[in-house]
Amino acid sequence: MRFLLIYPKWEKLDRQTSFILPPHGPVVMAAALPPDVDVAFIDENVEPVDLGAGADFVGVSMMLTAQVKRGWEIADAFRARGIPVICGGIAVMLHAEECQKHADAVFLGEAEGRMEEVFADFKAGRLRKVYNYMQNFPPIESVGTARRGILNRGMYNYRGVQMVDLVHASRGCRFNCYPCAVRFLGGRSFRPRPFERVVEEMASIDNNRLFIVDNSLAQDRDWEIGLFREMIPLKKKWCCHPIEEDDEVLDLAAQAGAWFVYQTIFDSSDYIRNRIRRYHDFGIAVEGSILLGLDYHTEDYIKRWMDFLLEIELDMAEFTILTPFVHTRTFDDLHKEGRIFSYDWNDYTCGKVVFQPKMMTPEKLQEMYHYCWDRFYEEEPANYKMFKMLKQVMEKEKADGTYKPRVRT
Ligand code: B12
Ligand code: SF4
Repeated sequence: MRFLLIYPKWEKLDRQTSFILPPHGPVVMAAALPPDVDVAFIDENVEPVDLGAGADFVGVSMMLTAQVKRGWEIADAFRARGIPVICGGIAVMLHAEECQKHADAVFLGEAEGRMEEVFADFKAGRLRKVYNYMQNFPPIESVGTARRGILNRGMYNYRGVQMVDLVHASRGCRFNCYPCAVRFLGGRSFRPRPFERVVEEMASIDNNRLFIVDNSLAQDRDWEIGLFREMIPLKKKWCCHPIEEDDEVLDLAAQAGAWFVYQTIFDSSDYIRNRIRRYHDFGIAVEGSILLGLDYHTEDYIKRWMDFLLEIELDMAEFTILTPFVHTRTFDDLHKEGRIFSYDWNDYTCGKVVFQPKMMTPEKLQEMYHYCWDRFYEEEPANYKMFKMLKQVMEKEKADGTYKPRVRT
């Protein structure tokens, strides 16, 4: 049975350094497929989708809201040729009802242990319109090693330099931040995978550089310590979302190969200043994630904040505009207040203003977004900062003998 799995294209932030990361949801989903399914995968971000391709069954995997409209076009094209389509992934959970109009079946939830049923139904010609496993999580032990073999892996490099492979060590998040949909998606309980499964998976990846995509590693101190201890012998180099602010944890993270963290910079407090300094003290670089457009953000506030970001010497920065994604508190508030003026999901890239800000016009917020990108990278352009971060990882690799000069093809 030929199953064609497609990951639609999505628009990157316009000022962002241009490299593409391999998708993670589809390769983890592929590991949960029954053994008799012959899967082929296309990531439209790196190669064109042939809408005339042959297949018995098509899967469309979507992570971001900004992917859904393209995903629907793809699904519609295959269905028009009589090929049944199933949609799944994070954006499908968030836009479930809309997706149903473009698919024979939508899958909501995590795929592990569920694909046997879906494919048996498909073969028997009794595919259900909705497979709803939201908040009904499979045992975390059932998460297998992702099937990275289906990726066209040579495409995921930056100017010929090997970039990261993606892996996850846990699901769920015990926090509930204002603009985030993770509570709705993965639940409020932290669900760590067994260390041995994670380490086995990391060891199996033919790449020394990883992105541990977990929501936040700072969820359980003992777990973090255990994970980093187990990872030390692997000598991998990796980036991740926040790590716990604690000497022992940071030291073990550094020993385990922490390269850089994506850290949300929510204000210009001493707390943030220290947090960045402490990562740097342990040799861990920081890419700040800065969200613009909250109700107390004035033009003056953003400009002073910008100066602070330069002062604390972030290694990289990614600026985004507050975006009211469905199933977040941001959406509930802005929608209720009648402040959202675009419900065109293609605008939901986090680089476009789609709501009326409180302290400025939408045009001014858009202008401030470009101001921040331009100001932050004025003296050292993004490509140069990126090069410095890559140099840092190469130096770490040379120091422990794991450096490989050639890009995988
Ligand atoms: C990793 C990640 C990224 C990576 C993605 C790298 C990559 N190439 O995949 C990067 C860093 C690039 C990224 C970027 C952004 N992200 Co992001 N990201 C995540 C994160 C933390 C994890 C996603 C993940 O890999 N999960 C693990 C995999 C295994 O789970 P999964 O995808 O759900 O797959 C499972 C099931 O869904 C199912 N499945 C998947 N596909 C299919 C297909 C079929 C057919 C079936 C049956 C089943 C199925 O099977 C899998 C196994 O169970 C999520 C948060 C979260 N926990 O979900 C946010 C999240 C997806 N991101 C989000 C956001 C906001 C962004 C940004 C837009 C803004 C930002 N800076 O954060 C940017 C993009 C900006 C731009 N336009 O360029 C939002 C989504 C918003 C939205 N509605 O669009 C999320 C939900 C976090 C949040 N704040 O709420 N992100
Ligand atoms: S933003 Fe990160 S830490 Fe906050 S709830 Fe979402 S996943 Fe958890």
